[in-house]
Amino acid sequence: MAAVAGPGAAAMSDPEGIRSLAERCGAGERAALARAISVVEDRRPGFRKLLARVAGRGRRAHRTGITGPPGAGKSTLAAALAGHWRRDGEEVAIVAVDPTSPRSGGALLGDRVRMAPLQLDRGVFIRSMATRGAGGGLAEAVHDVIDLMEGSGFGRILLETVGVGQTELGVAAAADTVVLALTPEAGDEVQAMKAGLAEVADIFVVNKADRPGARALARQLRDAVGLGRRRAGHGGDSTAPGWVPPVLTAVATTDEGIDAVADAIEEHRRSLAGSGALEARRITRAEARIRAEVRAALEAHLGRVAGGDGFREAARNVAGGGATVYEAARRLLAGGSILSGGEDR
Ligand SMILES: Nc1nc2c(ncn2[C@@H]2O[C@H](COP(=O)(O)OP(=O)(O)OP(=O)(O)O)[C@@H](O)[C@H]2O)c(=O)[nH]1
Ligand SMILES: [Mg+2]
Repeated sequence: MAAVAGPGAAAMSDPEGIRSLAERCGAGERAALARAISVVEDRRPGFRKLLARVAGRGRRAHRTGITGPPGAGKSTLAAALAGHWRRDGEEVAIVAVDPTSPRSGGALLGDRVRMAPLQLDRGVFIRSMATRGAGGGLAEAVHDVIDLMEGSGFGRILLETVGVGQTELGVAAAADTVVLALTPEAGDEVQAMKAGLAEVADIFVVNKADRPGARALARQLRDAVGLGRRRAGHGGDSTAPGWVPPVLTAVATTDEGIDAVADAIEEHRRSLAGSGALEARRITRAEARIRAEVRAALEAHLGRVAGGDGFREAARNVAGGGATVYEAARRLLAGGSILSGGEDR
């Protein structure tokens, strides 16, 4: 566990502190949610209890992932979509994940400007996450943060992640609907990705359609989508059956085409829910997270029972004829409970 400085850190480890923080989140207190996210992000003591109290309460949120190459307009699109949903009276939480850039005071620098108008709106909550030193596991933390947002009453969650390669897929897996944002300059990338495209995205948005080449890219994408679907056959159990990823064009800076993007997201959501694929996605997601947590617990256990000189000492004993390899291994395995280490596992 990383050392935690700052006010409130000690209070967070006591159950009362966690309980009241959870209650305040549930009551829609934004400052409490911001604090809860920090507790979870930093894996501070009590974070699992906090999640147990906040996550899974209230109605389920729809999770939209926006991914795409750097500078494609993901943040601008996210802001435009948030604006759209706000006009419908929905509350929107945005989490921007950037595995590469350092952050400053909770917001990625550029997004301060991009999302400035939204910052004043109580119905919008924005959080940036970047790779931290301790803990690693950014993808796990992203899932947890989204759960907190959902448990705090947000019906719409937008997850922005950079990239179109393998790196971002772990985080994109946190979404129910994946929007892939590309720009007219992306022609070469599309050539390179081609058949894999249909599996990554549920909806394509050719953003910056005010620039030349947008229509040509959209055409190219529609071809690639068709090709990918023929190769992949008819999606897995977590794809809405019969869903053909639409290719839309937009100018996120002027809201042009944003209504159509929002409509497509809604249609995809309905299609997922209607076919049972939404539940399948949730189950797949939960299983991956449980496996990761169990694996982490096993590794931590191994570190406790056999950390330091544990293996060495057992080996000396075996070498000296004091035990067989099997007896030594069993002794190490039996040394304490797997559940004994984490304060609140
Ligand atoms: N011309 C034009 N510019 C756009 C459009 N959408 C976004 N931009 C601009 O493109 C730049 C990048 O936009 P962002 O929304 O920050 O892109 P991003 O994909 O979030 O970028 P990263 O998070 O850094 O990867 C900004 O200067 C935007 O104003 C558009 O539709 N047309
Ligand atoms: Mg961005």
